[in-house]
Amino acid sequence: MFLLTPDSPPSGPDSPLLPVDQPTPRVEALRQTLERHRGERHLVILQDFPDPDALACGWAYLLIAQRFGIQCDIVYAGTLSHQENIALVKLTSLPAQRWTLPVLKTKDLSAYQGCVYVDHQGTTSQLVLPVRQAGVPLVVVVDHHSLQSDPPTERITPEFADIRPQARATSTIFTQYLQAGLLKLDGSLSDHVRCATALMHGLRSDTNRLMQAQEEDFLAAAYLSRFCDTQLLNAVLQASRSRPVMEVIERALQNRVVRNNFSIAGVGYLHYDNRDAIPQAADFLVTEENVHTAVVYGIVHEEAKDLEVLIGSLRTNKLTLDPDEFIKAVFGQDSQGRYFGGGRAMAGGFEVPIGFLAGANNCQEYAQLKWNVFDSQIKQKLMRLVSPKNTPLNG
Ligand SMILES: [Mn+2]
Repeated sequence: MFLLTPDSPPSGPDSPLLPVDQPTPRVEALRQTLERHRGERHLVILQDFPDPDALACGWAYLLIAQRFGIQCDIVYAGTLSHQENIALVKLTSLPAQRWTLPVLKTKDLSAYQGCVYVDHQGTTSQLVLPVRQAGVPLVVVVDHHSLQSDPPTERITPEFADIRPQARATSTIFTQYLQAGLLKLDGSLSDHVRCATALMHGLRSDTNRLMQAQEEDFLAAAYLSRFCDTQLLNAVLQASRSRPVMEVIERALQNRVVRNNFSIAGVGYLHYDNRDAIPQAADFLVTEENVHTAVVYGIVHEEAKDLEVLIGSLRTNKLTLDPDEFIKAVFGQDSQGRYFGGGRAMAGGFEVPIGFLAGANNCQEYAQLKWNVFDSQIKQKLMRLVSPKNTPLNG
């Protein structure tokens, strides 16, 4: 296993400034891994709610692997809930498939000789466990998140891992692979142009439209700009918000409580398919004057599966606030030592299982009571850090 940690200096052997024809050790290790798996079929697993960074990188892996005669299927178990993600997949004809657990059961997993995680490390997809149980080996992991549990409950042992918690986007890492020659992009090939456009979107969306981009992200964006279809990118970005999303934003505005420059809003229940409204509401609340950090949360439910979970998002403009540290300090760990959430630069998220209290929401009184309990517990935990000396947050 090649475990490559992010310790090389900016001008070290992996500098993106190196000429295109000189493969770095990291890229060489990936090339050798793919070479060993020539002719196989791989399952590229994305997080359940794939974002543009994940979608673009799954596609980039597929195109790179193709050069080694490896056939890939890109899959995710949840839904595409952000209008920009739906637009990205539709407008670029991005080859990702939705495999819910019942769909997975109809598939012959023995057709796959390997699986791949991009933009996650196996903690955010329902597909990971059944695929592992089917005995499909983990071949490649490329990610920029720090691990969700400490110590990690289940160590992953892929043949090749490139995990760089300091990187802003996995799209930047994949663009560096392309630039180093793993796949020479060709501006006359439609799928190369569309994938480069998707990578540009992934890179932009994980860096707050390049506002938080670092030198290597700009270098990657500069390279992609040679192939990117700006008209297509513009069409993806023009996607408009759905009515349920607007309504969640409205609830967040109405319910928000501002303390010490934190804006905190519980939005009650929302349907599973609209869960992306939560980060979008947080994006909106953080734009208010005198607010540097917004936290929005709600209970996401899907009656058909009796699935219920509290989901929250944090957005911040405060440079000294580390969302990962903040969320881990606020919510702590569950009984297995897993954190309820984490983050990256400027953004974070958390998930709290509803467990025994799930369901029975057709009884309005019960549903309201349950929401009140979770709402006050989340606020209480947040208040310990936001405003330790203040009174509880009750409106
Ligand atoms: Mn990402």
